[in-house]
Amino acid sequence: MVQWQSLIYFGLLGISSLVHAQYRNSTQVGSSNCPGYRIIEIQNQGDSIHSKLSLRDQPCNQYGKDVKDIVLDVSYDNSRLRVKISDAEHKHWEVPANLWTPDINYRSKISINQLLEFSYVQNPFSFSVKRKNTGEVIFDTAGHRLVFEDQYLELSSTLPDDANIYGLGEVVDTFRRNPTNTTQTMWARDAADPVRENVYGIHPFYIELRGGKAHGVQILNSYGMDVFLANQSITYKAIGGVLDFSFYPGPDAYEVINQYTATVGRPHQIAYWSLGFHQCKYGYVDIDEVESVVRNYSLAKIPLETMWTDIDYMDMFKDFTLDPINYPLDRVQKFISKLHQDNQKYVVIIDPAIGRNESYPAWIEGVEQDVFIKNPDGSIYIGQVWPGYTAFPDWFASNTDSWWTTQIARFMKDVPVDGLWIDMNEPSSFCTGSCGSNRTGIPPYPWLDPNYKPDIPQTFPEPPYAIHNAYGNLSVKTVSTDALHQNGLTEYQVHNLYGHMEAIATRKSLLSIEPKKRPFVLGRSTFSGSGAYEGHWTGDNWSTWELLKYSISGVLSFQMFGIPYVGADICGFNGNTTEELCLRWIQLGSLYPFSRNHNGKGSIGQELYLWESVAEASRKALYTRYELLPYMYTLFQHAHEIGYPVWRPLPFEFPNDSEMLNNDVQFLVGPGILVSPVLAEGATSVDVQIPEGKWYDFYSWESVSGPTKQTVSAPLNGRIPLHLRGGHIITTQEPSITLTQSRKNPFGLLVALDEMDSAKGDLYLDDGESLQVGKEYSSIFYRATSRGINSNGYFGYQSNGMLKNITILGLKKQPSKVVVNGRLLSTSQFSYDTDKATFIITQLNISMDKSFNVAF
Ligand SMILES: *[C@@H]1O[C@H](CO)[C@@H](O)[C@H](O)[C@H]1NC(C)=O
Ligand SMILES: *[C@@H]1O[C@H](CO)[C@@H](O)[C@H](O)[C@H]1NC(C)=O
Ligand SMILES: *[C@@H]1O[C@H](CO)[C@@H](O)[C@H](O)[C@H]1NC(C)=O
Ligand SMILES: *[C@@H]1O[C@H](CO)[C@@H](O)[C@H](O)[C@H]1NC(C)=O
Ligand SMILES: *[C@@H]1O[C@H](CO)[C@@H](O)[C@H](O)[C@H]1NC(C)=O
Ligand SMILES: *[C@@H]1O[C@H](CO)[C@@H](O)[C@H](O)[C@H]1NC(C)=O
Ligand SMILES: *[C@@H]1O[C@H](CO)[C@@H](O)[C@H](O)[C@H]1NC(C)=O
Ligand SMILES: *[C@@H]1O[C@H](CO)[C@@H](O)[C@H](O)[C@H]1NC(C)=O
Ligand SMILES: *[C@@H]1O[C@H](CO)[C@@H](O)[C@H](O)[C@H]1NC(C)=O
Ligand SMILES: *[C@@H]1O[C@H](CO)[C@@H](O)[C@H](O)[C@H]1NC(C)=O
Ligand SMILES: *[C@@H]1O[C@H](CO)[C@@H](O)[C@H](O)[C@H]1NC(C)=O
Ligand SMILES: CC(=O)N[C@H]1CO[C@H](CO)[C@@H](O)[C@@H]1O
Repeated sequence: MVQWQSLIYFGLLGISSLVHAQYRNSTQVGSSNCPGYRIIEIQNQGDSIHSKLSLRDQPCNQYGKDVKDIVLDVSYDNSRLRVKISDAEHKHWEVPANLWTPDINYRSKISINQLLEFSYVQNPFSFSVKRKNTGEVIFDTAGHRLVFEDQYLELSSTLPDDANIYGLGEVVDTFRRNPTNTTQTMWARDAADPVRENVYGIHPFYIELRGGKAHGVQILNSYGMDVFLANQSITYKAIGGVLDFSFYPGPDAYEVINQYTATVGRPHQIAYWSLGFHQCKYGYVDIDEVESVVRNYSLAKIPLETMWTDIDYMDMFKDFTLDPINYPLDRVQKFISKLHQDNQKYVVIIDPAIGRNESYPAWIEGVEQDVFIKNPDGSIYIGQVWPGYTAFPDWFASNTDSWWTTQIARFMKDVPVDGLWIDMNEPSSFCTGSCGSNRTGIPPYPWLDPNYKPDIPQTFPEPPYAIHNAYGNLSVKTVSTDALHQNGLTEYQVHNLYGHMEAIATRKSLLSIEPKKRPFVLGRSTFSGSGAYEGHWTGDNWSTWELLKYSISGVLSFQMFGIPYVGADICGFNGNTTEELCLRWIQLGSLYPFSRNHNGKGSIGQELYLWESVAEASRKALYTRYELLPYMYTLFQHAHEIGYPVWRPLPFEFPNDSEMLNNDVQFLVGPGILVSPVLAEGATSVDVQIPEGKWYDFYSWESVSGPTKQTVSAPLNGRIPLHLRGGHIITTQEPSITLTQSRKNPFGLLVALDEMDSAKGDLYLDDGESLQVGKEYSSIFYRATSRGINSNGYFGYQSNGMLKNITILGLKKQPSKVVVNGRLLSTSQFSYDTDKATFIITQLNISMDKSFNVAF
């Protein structure tokens, strides 16, 4: 059956490419009937261009009215070439710059104007961007008409055949996007994991790999938008705003991400504890059940760093309240202090929507302080979310941030949670329009009443060009497009920024409560640059094998978007998981940058201790994660400083290997660990593609030279296949059940020598929680050869850690002696395995807080 489907699918593709081939020369992509523009005046100032353009001919008024006069601004800054096309009168709204925290200290090694060249054609206007050194054109709008109307902007650029495009999210899809048939719609939407549709977040940024090199292209625009890959082109169709493009030259994918995150904001520095394992479920009926879960994790000796609760804890789902019966304040407080005593954490959900309730402080004060989104007639916009009829905070309103902080601070005084999870912030609403404005009481809950139909269908202004929003009209299941923000903006303009702005406000609130600690915020609807304020989980995924696989490309694409702290719900959210799926999911999920088991209401329990096989797999997997955390934490620090991702896609790591370009079933953690998870039901082995270079099986230390393919055994009672990459040094730490304990344990170094008998690695250490570390951090470099290993760097943080073990893989000759900092070691402290060429030095007691030298 499955094979038939794929035959049909490929058949269709075959036919369609023939059709395309026939039309290729005769069809112009996009709106060929529109006149386009010509340059009428141009001013150069150094590398900058300011130019006036005018419509060439009668307007086409394709989707509204053509704007007659537009302007082009071209400039270079430290991280990008920016090309902006806007209306001459500057009436079109632009995303305000204060929603970003660019890295102003970033300097490209070679300045961007030495790398990228902008050129234009005057009439009809088109522009191209090329690499200065090779002349390679990376973006070219020639042959495509620019359309600039009040509610419709269109621009296309030609792509190579079979282009290697990654990004354009958020989406559930393969990591490499289909270059011949992709429609990516940018309209934030609450939808549980449809494949290739618009979902929660908005990231109109892509990286293209060409001939081993990479470049990135971003458009900044908060209006609804379609981005198409088809007909050897990329086409943008936006329903308003301006065309504000940034070009990032790379020349490799990581440099592109470095340049991109320098522009939109570096990933925030995470707290060490957030790398522990998290457990959540929607549907924990009371605090007893929550306590029982924590206890059962402990009894099963499965690490649990952070316990979570979904909306169940609230009083009738109102934010900042506790259910007086099932989650009484004194019990919750006792629960939290016990957790904190045991070095565990607690995170709860909040939704932006505030229940309309005259005895509820958040509502009363919100009305008083005028913080809510309005109807066009000035009354408060009332949609419907979990608490019933609700209002939506307007993050543009002048009092909203302080009102939000007051609510959070008051709640946290009673309920000292360690972080906030901001959900439903597309924003999601269960009815269309301000359905509660003229109604009272409590509406039927759609999930309780089988006869519930969405509120009386209302229609709201739809733009002439209908983007491919999978819900159809833009106002469906969210705040309607005509709703008003305080500065006169409509939801139509700023819809896609809602979650991003809530994240900014929430981080600010947490910082005002605890100014010295790194805040923990996890958000669902993100926008370009959200990584500076929050992490992300990929939403309400189903418990299916297909989504287990897609979770890899989901996590990889958020690495590109500058939100490295990301994970999918382990074991799946919606529907019922199975023992086997849950086991395979924790094996993979134990390596998600954000590792959390989360489950839907009404689904069978899936806590990791519930099946013995899963419990056993979880202990192995999570202890391995904890062992690797010094390495992973260092990767997060790099992400914070230079954007480099924590998970690395194989196509980015091996862009010259055509076999890797579509590989999104394997990935690397940092540069040094290859992960090849089991993704199929019933499978007991994995076909592993080993990239070029020397690799070592993580468990057996067997070496293998790539590129090659290997079938690696992966029985259910085994472990996830991992390979260490020759040339890398991984710092490990003996794991304990909590990270507070783990962080006191001895360290080890795992040295994987490459063919040249060398390896290097680094380690970042700090207290793991202070927002400003000042000079109290260490940045250590390790270098190894066949004759020894040494460390040096900056040692500003007193970890009191000790290095206990050094394991060297691929050492061809047996050493006869080992000298540590000039002192000869006893021969009982080292051993050599000739078959595997591994050398182990044990019972060391080397300070992690100083440089050392080990010679052999
Ligand atoms: C399409 O254009 C190419 C390049 O201009 C040309 O070589 C080719 O003959 C054209 N094909 C058709 C079908 O016109
Ligand atoms: C690609 O070309 C086909 C055939 O001309 C056309 O129907 C389709 O709309 C084009 N796709 C895009 C995204 O422009
Ligand atoms: C293009 O994608 C759409 C949506 O996924 C699909 O329905 C259609 O069949 C695809 N077309 C081709 C030619 O593959
Ligand atoms: C890919 O090939 C190019 C050109 O041969 C080379 O400059 C580049 O370093 C290679 N990239 C990698 C990651 O090997
Ligand atoms: C915890 O374990 C006990 C004993 O096996 C069991 O009765 C209880 O249902 C478990 N609680 C939860 C929430 O899984
Ligand atoms: C307002 O909140 C109180 C306390 O939770 C609740 O009893 C009441 O039903 C709520 N009213 C509405 C309209 O939701
Ligand atoms: C509420 O009712 C008033 C009076 O009928 C009407 O003018 C207004 O448009 C209604 N508001 C909404 C949001 O339906
Ligand atoms: C969608 O919007 C259009 C145009 O405003 C309207 O005619 C149509 O009835 C709307 N459809 C639904 C399902 O609301
Ligand atoms: C999950 O299992 C529960 C308990 O057996 C059952 O009530 C529920 O319908 C199942 N859910 C699905 C989506 O199959
Ligand atoms: C040191 O080696 C021993 C034995 O190989 C192992 O059990 C222990 O986990 C290692 N410790 C570290 C810190 O790597
Ligand atoms: C390691 O060295 C430190 C300082 O030299 C010493 O205090 C500690 O007791 C030693 N630990 C072991 C296990 O040898
Ligand atoms: C809608 C949804 O939840 N989709 C997510 C499912 O998982 C993939 C991979 O993690 C994500 O990319 C999707 O966003």
